[in-house]
Amino acid sequence: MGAFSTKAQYTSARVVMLGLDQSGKSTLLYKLKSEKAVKTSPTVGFNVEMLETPCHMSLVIWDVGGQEQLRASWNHYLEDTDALIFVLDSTDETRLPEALAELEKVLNNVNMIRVPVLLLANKQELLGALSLQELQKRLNVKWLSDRSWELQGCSALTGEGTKEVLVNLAGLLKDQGRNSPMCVCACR
Ligand SMILES: Nc1nc2c(ncn2[C@@H]2O[C@H](COP(=O)(O)OP(=O)(O)O)[C@@H](O)[C@H]2O)c(=O)[nH]1
Ligand SMILES: [Mg+2]
Repeated sequence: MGAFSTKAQYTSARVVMLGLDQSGKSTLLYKLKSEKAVKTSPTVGFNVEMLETPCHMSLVIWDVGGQEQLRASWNHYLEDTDALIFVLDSTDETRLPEALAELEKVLNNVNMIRVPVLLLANKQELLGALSLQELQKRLNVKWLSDRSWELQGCSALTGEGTKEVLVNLAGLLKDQGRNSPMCVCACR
């Protein structure tokens, strides 16, 4: 679980990033870390980075491999998670049902009750990317009730929308923290 300072601020949080393989998780992690587009290869296991939000909240972000044979390991990463990032490839309509089915499984995990979720519609810069409205229509918002959540677009490749990822995460953690009066964040 995230740490609380004596000033009752949410100072650090553990964030797990999941999504199908090729959705752009590792590209996003390294874009957030270094602002550079890093050439990725399929993640076997995980990558982990500590990042700071503009309001000085430390986020430890776990990027877990999304290939089918690795998804069984996702459950291990969900214990003590403060927030989930789920990355969707907005250009891959064919695999969208598979991605949403995996999202549903994750949200049904006992460790994920009330855990806030940031859904990222990645690859938005590409022609033919599904819009946020189109994606929202296909989402079963029932899974997302009883938690703070947000759907945002981004491009891990160009960096468009990636700054908002950290701000939105901090905001979601803050919203969730309303149930736990200890959590304060000045981001928004
Ligand atoms: N056009 C475009 N390509 C992206 C974007 N994000 C990732 N990619 C590409 O998608 C492929 C898979 O990215 P990767 O980060 O390895 O996906 P992961 O399997 O989810 O970690 C790579 O070729 C990336 O360059 C994006 O926002 N736009
Ligand atoms: Mg990867």
